[in-house]
Amino acid sequence: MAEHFILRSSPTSPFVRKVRMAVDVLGLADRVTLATTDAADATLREQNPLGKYPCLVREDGTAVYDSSVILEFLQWVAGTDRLLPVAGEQRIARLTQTRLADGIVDAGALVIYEERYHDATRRSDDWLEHQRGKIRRALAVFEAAPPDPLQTDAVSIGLACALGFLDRRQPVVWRPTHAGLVRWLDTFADHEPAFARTRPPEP
Ligand SMILES: N[C@@H](CCC(=O)N[C@@H](CS)C(=O)NCC(=O)O)C(=O)O
Repeated sequence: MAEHFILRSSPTSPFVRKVRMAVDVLGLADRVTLATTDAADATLREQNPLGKYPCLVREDGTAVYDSSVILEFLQWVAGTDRLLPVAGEQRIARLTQTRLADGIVDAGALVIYEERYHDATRRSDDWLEHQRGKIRRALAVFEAAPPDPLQTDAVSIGLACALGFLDRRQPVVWRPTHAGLVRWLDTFADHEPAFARTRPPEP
């Protein structure tokens, strides 16, 4: 019988959204059950000592994390290389692009945590600018050379989830200065229904 998986998740996490989109496009929805978690969850910390989600739990109790590793695992389970080439120059180029997209979310999360956990007197404007600079430079790279919006793979999934995260949390305002990426996201969203199906609930 085909293995079933539990996805420790949160409906608002952009990294979870990557995995949920992959599950959708790979046709694995009937083999993955979502189980909500949060960073203080003791059972999550047993499954992933980092206490981070997404975390995919297998039938034997072992866990697969982080989101990029889960995408690789899921495409192997699905018996395809649709999300990422399994070897070669293209694999390295695309892997690098996936890390660039993830880095937008990582830097954005640090901006949000700084604003959430430090009041105005303790907040470091230099630190906020340092993180926002990463986001701006990564956006400039994608604006200059976006992936094919008509191809759903690990890069386009990661970029779409990162832009969706920027729209929701606003660590930077990106739309007025990135007309090409706005068009890219519209085209991708029209082409790939999994993006709308995984949209986080309104705040
Ligand atoms: N590199 C990890 C990042 C995962 C991550 O940072 N997830 C956030 C939720 S969006 C989280 O678990 N935050 C809780 C924490 O860091 O304690 C991945 O790609 O899965």
